[in-house]
Amino acid sequence: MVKPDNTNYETATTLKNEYVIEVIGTVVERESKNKNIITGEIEVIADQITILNSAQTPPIIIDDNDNANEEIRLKYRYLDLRKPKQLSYLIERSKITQSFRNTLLKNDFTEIETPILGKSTPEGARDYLVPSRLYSGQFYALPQSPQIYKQLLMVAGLEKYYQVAKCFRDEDLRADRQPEFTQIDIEASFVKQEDIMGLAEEIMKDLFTCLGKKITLPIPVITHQDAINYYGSDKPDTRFDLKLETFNFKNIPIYENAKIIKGIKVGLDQVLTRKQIDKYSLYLKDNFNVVLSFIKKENDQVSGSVAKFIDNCPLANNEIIFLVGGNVDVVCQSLGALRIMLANDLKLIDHTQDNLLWVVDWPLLGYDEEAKRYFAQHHPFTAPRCVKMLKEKPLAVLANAYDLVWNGYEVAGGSIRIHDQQVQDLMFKTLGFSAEEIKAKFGFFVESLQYGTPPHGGIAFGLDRIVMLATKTNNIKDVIAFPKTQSARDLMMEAPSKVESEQLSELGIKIL
Ligand code: AMO
Repeated sequence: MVKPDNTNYETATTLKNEYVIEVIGTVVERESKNKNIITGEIEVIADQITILNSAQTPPIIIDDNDNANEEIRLKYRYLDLRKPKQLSYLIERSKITQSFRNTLLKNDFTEIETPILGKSTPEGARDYLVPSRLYSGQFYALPQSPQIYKQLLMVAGLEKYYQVAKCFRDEDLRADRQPEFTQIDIEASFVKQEDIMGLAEEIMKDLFTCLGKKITLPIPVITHQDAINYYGSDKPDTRFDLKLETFNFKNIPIYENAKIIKGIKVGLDQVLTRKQIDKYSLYLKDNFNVVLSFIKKENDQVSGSVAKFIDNCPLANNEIIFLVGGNVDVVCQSLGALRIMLANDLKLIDHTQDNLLWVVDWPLLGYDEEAKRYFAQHHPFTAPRCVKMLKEKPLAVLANAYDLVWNGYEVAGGSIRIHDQQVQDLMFKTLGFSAEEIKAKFGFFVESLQYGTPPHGGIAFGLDRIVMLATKTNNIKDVIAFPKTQSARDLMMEAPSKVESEQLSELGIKIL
């Protein structure tokens, strides 16, 4: 407050939002208190006011309730970050990172940085490439993860490694994905799956303590097969039940050639309109190319699109089942998506709850029908449970791999690695790499395994996703200081951008 007889009164009347000022005065108790703000019980009677810097009217309102569109907020990210809530996400991120570090240091892990300019490694996404000036026509790749480096540190004899690692993946972006993101990357020698899972649980317990919450250990475990079978997802949200059931209906014409028919049963006391059901059908048709049908029972009357083909209706009164038939993968995936839509529409999710789940016993490989070849479900360095079976029946081999899921988001993934050179060679060959390709792409790595490599394994936590879930914002961009848009642009710096033609010619690059 500035009293009218103060010499600075004139200056005070010129002050506007976002001005930076210095005030010297006396703190006094306020007569009319405002309990809604932290400083609402006091005020400063100013003796002296100095304007340190003036400010233009900002293009967004600096207030948590501002609802400017995301584009303008990202363009002026430094102003958006002035909003207390936005800044609090970054402060929370720092605390969470510190909590990871504390648990890892307590367990004698050593923090080591690995290169950003490296060689392409196969984590499943497209690489970001960096052209070399000194070696025209050659490229570095930015790491999709430090996977190979951390394994090489185990070869080098470091027993316990971790890193807060920047990773880069040129892949389709979603609300929980960014092209550059941060992992808490961990690797250790002479460990088994239980050791890494135990460490991860200690990390999560300490992290929840740091968030002022509690979790119960051990974290429940589900096999990959059960996750798909009952929840239609390899990262099930188990805050609500709604399990998928398998039905043995033989006479439904639209599912005549179906390998399997599965469904989700819902009580009709929860209102589902015809419009909602049509929305589900359309979504499943567009995204999975499957036909959704249903049967329902009300007042002992069975009705619905396929009711007349079903003899023994498995419903009680006031129930509806949504059905999909087809091959196993598409049936499970489509019903998994329907399960989430139903949970949201029927408000089955308790958003105050935090639900953690391990998904284990992953298949080592999948098969890409289009490319006609196997692909690694995790990455090609994951150890098979049975080497003999890898030669005979690759798709039946399980892996020592584990994912940690939090409220339906994959927040960490890891595995026990192959440490035997011949097994690694076999794995690459199973994935369809020729001997020449193995040598060119991973020669240095396969060679390293010849010099006495300890058994080892690890895990990587997605820090951004973890902070997103801890702060209960549903947007990964909120927890990254300077995030990219959904189409991988930095709207503030305007990157990517054109470069000078001299820079291109130095690199021996011509734009087509
Ligand atoms: P993975 O690929 O499962 O494993 O990644 C580990 C974790 O990183 C997070 N994550 C992402 N977060 C934001 N944006 C993305 N684009 C993105 N991609 C992944 C997820 C995921 O669980 N080298 C292995 C780890 C290992 O085997 O030790 C790896 O990178 O939370």
